[in-house]
Formats: sequence, structure tokens, C-alpha cells
Amino acid sequence: MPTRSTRDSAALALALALVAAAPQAQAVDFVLTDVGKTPMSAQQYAGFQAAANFWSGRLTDKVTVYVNISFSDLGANVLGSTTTDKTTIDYSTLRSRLTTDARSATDFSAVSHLQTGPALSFLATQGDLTTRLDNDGSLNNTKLVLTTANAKALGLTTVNNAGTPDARISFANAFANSFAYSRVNGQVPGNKTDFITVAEHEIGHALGFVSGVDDIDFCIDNSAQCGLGNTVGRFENAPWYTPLDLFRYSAPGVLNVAVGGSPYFSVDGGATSIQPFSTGDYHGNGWQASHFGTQATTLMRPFVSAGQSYDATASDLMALDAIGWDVSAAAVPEPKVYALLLSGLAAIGWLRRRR
Ligand SMILES: [Ca+2]
Ligand SMILES: [Ca+2]
Ligand SMILES: [Ca+2]
Repeated sequence: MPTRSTRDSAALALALALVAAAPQAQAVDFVLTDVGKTPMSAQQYAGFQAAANFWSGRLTDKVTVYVNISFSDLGANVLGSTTTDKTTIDYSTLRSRLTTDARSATDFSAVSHLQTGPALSFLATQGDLTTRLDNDGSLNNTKLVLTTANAKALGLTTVNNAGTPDARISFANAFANSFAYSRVNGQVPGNKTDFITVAEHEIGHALGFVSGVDDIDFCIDNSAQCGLGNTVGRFENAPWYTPLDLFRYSAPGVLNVAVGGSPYFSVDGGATSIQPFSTGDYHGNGWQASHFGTQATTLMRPFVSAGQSYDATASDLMALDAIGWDVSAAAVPEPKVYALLLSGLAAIGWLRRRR
């Protein structure tokens, strides 16, 4: 059965043929494949396509990201969930890729503040939930994990295709009727959750807005499930942390990938806080660490309230910029996005499923 993506490709090819003389802007391309038991309605699919188009309008890397999408049964109060394909990389290789990929002021600041040498030094949570300065050069210091989409943004090749997608994004059947699938004048009704906002958020995770702190947080209490023993040092000899974790600071010069605490996103070695991060579902602030904090309205904060509509803010774009995406210079968000304040409406969590 042809997928929607196949049909879209055909339509796109025709459109390109008709405007072949016009120069095409470079942009990240998404191949969406609906794999749900019950296929999405045309309206639902169009909502997801709008979210993908948003990112294509902001990111100029000439790469193709394969995303399988579906509606399925998710946990209570979970709107959407993303699982990603991942790959590992030596820290020194990652640093050199980030340096080669640098285009923006954010990038140049970010790479100039990266630690030198083959091994990172950071504050990290141990198996007994204590935190220590880990500068012992073991595998968790020298190797990192990144989503395959993030790897592509850094010019690395991966084996992904529609059969082995970069990400699988699911939306909750339970909320199918609570979502608004399109915006009217940029808004959704007060009693509806903006599907486009949720889809953009989940794509943000797929693109690499993820933290290894969540895996540590989970594996502290689920050692066997994580294939680990019970030693205090059980997190030492595997890669856990991500490119985004290179910008997780708790003070100037203090890289901090511990669960809990008060880490923030910084691209100048911790001197300036762009946004606080959330710090862990189980042993942190109650929200997965793969998010900004709850204080400000950002796309990558951990929840969205009914009636709210927003896209990536400057902070969200800066994070993706720093980890290897090329952000369009024209993509500076309108200042009004900062004026949105948390409403009193009940928040609904969203979840990045663990590996
Ligand atoms: Ca170590
Ligand atoms: Ca960049
Ligand atoms: Ca790039």
C-alpha cells in the first residue's frame, strides 16, 4: 500500500517540475509515514504535516528525516511520545563536527566553550544517587549518544529510511478528540489542545532535544531493566549523554549532567543562562530532563495547556542551532511569543519514551 509520503513525493515532484526555474531554498525534508492501526484522518495528517513544515521553514540543513507517525494508546495524561533511533560518537569527533558545522553566532560561541581533549569532565549522578565530579576518562566521558536526525545535521550518514525511521512519533488515542488539528488565525479553541504544537514539540525531540539525564534517572531504580548491575559506578562504562548535554551547566565552567539540581542551557560555558532545564521525572523536578523548565513558555517545556498555540521560541531554536542544525537567519520568532504566560488551565504531560 502506498504511504502518504509516497503520494506527497509524487505531488512534490510535480510541483518542482512546474517551478523548476525558480531557485529552491535548502531545507530539512521530512518523509512522514503513517503506520497506525487506524490511519490518521486527512485533517490529522495535515496537522502533522504543518508541524513538519514549520521545522522545514526554520532549518536549512539539506537532509532527509524519516518519521513514522501514528495514533496509539499511550500512558495516562500523555499527549504524544517519541522514540528515536540513536548512534554513538566519540566526544572529540563530535566536537570537530560541531566546529565544522558552525555557522551562527550561537554556534561559534558554543564550540569555543567546549571542553578540550578526548574526555569530558562533568558533575554526574552515580548509582547511589549521589553526585560527583566525574573526570576519570571512562566511556561515559569519552562517548556520547545522538539521535540519527541530529547526526545527519552534523553531516554524518546513517542507514535510516522509512523502514528504519529516525523517529517514531505517537499521539494518544485518548486525546484524539481533544486536539485541534488546525489553527484559526494562529489559535485553537480554549478547550482544545493544539496538535501542531504537540507535533512540533515531538519533532524537536527527534531532532536531538534529548538528554541522557533521563536515562540515568530511570536506570537508578530500574537497573536490571537497563541491563546494569547495582554498583555505584554502574553508569561509568557506557555512553549516556547527548550533544544537548554539552550545554547543560549549573555555574560558569561547571558542566552538570546530574539528575536534579538547577541546570540551565548555556552556549557560553555557563556564563549566561538561556533557559533552565527540567531535571528528571523520578528524582528531579518531576519532569523529564529532556525539556526546558516549566517557568517560561518554550516549545520544549514539558507540557502544553489547552487553548495555547505556539511554535519554537528563540531559546528552542538556539538549542537546535548549538547541537548541529543550521537555523535560518530569518527564523527569529516574534517577540509576542514571550508574552504568552501560563494559563491556569490544567497542564497535560507529554513523554519521551525511554530506550
Ligand atoms: Ca566516568
Ligand atoms: Ca548550528
Ligand atoms: Ca548542520
